[in-house]
Amino acid sequence: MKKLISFFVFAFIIFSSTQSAQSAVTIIDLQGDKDGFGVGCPIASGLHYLDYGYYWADYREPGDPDFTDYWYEDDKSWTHTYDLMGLVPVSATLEIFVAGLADKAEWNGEVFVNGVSVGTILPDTSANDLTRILTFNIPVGLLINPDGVTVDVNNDLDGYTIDYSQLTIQAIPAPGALALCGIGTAMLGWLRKKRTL
Ligand SMILES: [Ca+2]
Ligand SMILES: [Ca+2]
Ligand SMILES: [Ca+2]
Repeated sequence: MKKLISFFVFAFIIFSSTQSAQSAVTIIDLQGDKDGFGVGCPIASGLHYLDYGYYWADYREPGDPDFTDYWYEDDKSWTHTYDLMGLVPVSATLEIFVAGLADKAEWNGEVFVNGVSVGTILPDTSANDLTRILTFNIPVGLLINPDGVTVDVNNDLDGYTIDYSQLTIQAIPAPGALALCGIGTAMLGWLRKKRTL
């Protein structure tokens, strides 16, 4: 009985330390490349996409998805895929680097993930080609892998461009897996300890 109690105390200590040491894992899916729309515009808000030049030039490279590095004026949709590796997502964010989007007072935009709105793009009238980093919190209940993202521009003449879209997920092991891991580790440690006695 004493041995059994000591095992469970040991298991509890190991389980607690396993839980406290367990930090979230970051899972990232990047669609497009971070090359400043193909023209080298730094990844920051408030800069101009082009000081001068030809907006409609095709800055896409081989391998670029067709929603990036090109000047569009219609809705765009793309897909994020990822491997949760059996982990449980606890938070997620979507970051999209855009230029020239929603730049007139009467224009706006909206971003949907799997058909659910995750945020409105408010108008910014300062310049047609001003860059903006759009960040949205994604409720983990919306994650279904593959996830469909749609940028809805509420004006067909609102020219804009997208550099990249990045989905970042924080995930942790399932509680059951943690418990099993803790008990398994405890059992191994207890058996080793018993052998050395
Ligand atoms: Ca590119
Ligand atoms: Ca525009
Ligand atoms: Ca790009």
